[in-house]
Amino acid sequence: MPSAAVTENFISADEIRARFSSAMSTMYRAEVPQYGVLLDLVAEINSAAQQRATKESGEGGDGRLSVERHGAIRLGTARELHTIRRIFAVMAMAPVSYYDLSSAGVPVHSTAFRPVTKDALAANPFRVFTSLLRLELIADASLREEASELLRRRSIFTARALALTAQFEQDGGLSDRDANEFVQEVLETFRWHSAATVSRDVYERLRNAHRLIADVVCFKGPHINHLTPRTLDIDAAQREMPLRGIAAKAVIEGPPRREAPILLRQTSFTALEEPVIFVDESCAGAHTARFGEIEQRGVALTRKGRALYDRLLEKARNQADSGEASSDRNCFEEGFREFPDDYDTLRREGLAFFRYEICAEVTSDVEGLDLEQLVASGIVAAVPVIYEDFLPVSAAGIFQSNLGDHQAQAYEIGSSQALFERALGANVMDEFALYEAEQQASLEQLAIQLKSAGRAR
Ligand code: OOG
Ligand code: NI
Repeated sequence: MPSAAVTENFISADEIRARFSSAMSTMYRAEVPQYGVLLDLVAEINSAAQQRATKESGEGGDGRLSVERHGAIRLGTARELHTIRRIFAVMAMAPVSYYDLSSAGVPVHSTAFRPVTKDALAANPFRVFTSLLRLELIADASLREEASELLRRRSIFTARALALTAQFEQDGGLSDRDANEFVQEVLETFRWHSAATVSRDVYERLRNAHRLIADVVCFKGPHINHLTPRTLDIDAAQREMPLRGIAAKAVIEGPPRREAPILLRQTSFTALEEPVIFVDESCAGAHTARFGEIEQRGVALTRKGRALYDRLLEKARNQADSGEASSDRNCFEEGFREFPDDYDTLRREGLAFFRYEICAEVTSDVEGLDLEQLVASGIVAAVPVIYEDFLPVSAAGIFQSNLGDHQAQAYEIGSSQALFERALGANVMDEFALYEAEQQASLEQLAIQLKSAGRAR
């Protein structure tokens, strides 16, 4: 155990995460100027939307909005994934959920590192969608061997980042100064390097196998490939992007626009072409990988709600494929009519998660009232629990919008959570269990408050 004297000098993991998220945003703004345009746009839209928002909507009232963002990286080896888990742990970010993207033709599987407690999320909700390349999906054996040799040879973390991570693990925290150094050192892993580690020939052969493979294998590190601010009105952002010279993706991923937003809706602008120097050339080639994205978050769904979402999504996709609907978008919106579109029904039917809070002073006798009666009488408010995770179909759509004309072909391999977790060196957490626990904790807290209010009268 660390001594008390040392512990007092540690700064919180939430604070380290906030500093890291902010440093990352500053770096990405310098690297990809369009991200800065996007941030300004989102800030304007959010401030207009916030003036309209009510507390009941659960949006905007929590103060975290202006610092809220997620990023994404793609790693090459089990070892890299294992080490990044230790690094994110310093910032209290844990792996949540397993995403298999191979069925959508993207040769990776992924998790999201994020804070998991209500307080940590409120302090700073920064998350990183982290993918691991599945080299076994390269069909050509010699190319596969070449790629894995390139990955074996690189080390994507600085010696100091590793040392500070080990120090954190040993002491249980970092001092203010060490934390700042940690942030700067870890940032190096996410930085863009225009010098490729391969010749143009190798780059092109890997790119022909899959553009994503070249992106992961041919560089010194897993450059951050996008950073995503959260907006309260993604439709407004989508309309506004082209007016500010940003080439937006054609459709918004996720559920259609609703009165009661659920899960996650996302849109992006296409990756920019960046100059790359190959080892055998003096003049620059080009690589496209880095883009910008915007997201809007709604209420988290229960397993039952998610099953309904998945079923309606599947149905809408099948109808669009068979040309039954007048347009993709219409059939999408029509298909989702079946999904109740008000918070009260979502709650009463057990489709979404809510946090229960006392909102009025308890002056009358509440004993004997059940939860429904307490909510109906306005004594207790049911506040939507915001969805903090990702959607595999949307993620695949985002990946693909940045892979140009590449025709997505599903890999036959199937998902392999066990393999992923072995590489990670830990199990991923179950997102439903996290939301469920938050709802449950609020109910327990409520019971205590009602009891003590009853006694006080
Ligand atoms: C990750 C794409 C997934 C999201 O928001 O769904 C993602 C990537 O392109 O590496 O970030
Ligand atoms: Ni993203």
